[in-house]
Amino acid sequence: MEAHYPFALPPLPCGYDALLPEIGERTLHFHHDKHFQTYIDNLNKLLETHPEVQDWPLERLVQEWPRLPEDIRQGVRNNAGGVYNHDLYFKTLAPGPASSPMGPLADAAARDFGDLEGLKAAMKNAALGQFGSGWAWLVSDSEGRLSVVKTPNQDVPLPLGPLLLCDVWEHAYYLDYQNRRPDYFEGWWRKVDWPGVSRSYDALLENRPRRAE
Ligand code: MN3
Repeated sequence: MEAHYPFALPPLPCGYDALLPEIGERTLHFHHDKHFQTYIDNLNKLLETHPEVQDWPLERLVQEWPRLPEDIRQGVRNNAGGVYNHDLYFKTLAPGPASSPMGPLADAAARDFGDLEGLKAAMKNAALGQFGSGWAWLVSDSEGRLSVVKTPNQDVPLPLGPLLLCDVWEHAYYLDYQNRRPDYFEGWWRKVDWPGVSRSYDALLENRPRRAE
């Protein structure tokens, strides 16, 4: 993802048929090429008229939108969030057989959720419990402690460190699962790229602020 304006659509990290049968080609074409593109286009349009914030990185836009000029504030909140969330959503899915957390993430999942099933239950509870559109997240605090949170619309959990997110907007699953959000969750869970998510957690631990000796 570009550091700042103008943002451009990153390619889908896998083939459009790579996540079958859990996530279909039509869903990926609409979700990535149409919905994600629209968030990019809308965000660029909003920032076009405000050169003074065109050097703000995406992570700043999604956190500091309350400081933006009033005429673009809510629009940037919605659309920068949409860009940030979808970028991570597509990057954390992978073809191939189901995988599991590795290394430090596996240890942290056992510590904070009992086991992988405990983590899955917490994510599923958040995904199904989010009323209307939004996201279920696995996040880490700056000490590496894991938790599951949900956000409405396109809001983000930052400054907590996002590791994994399940899109529970209907556009993410309606073509494949209609109104069956629980079935979509199960399919999505089988496509999570745990090796990649585990590497993100490693990087987060590497970069955590060191306590003064
Ligand atoms: Mn979506």
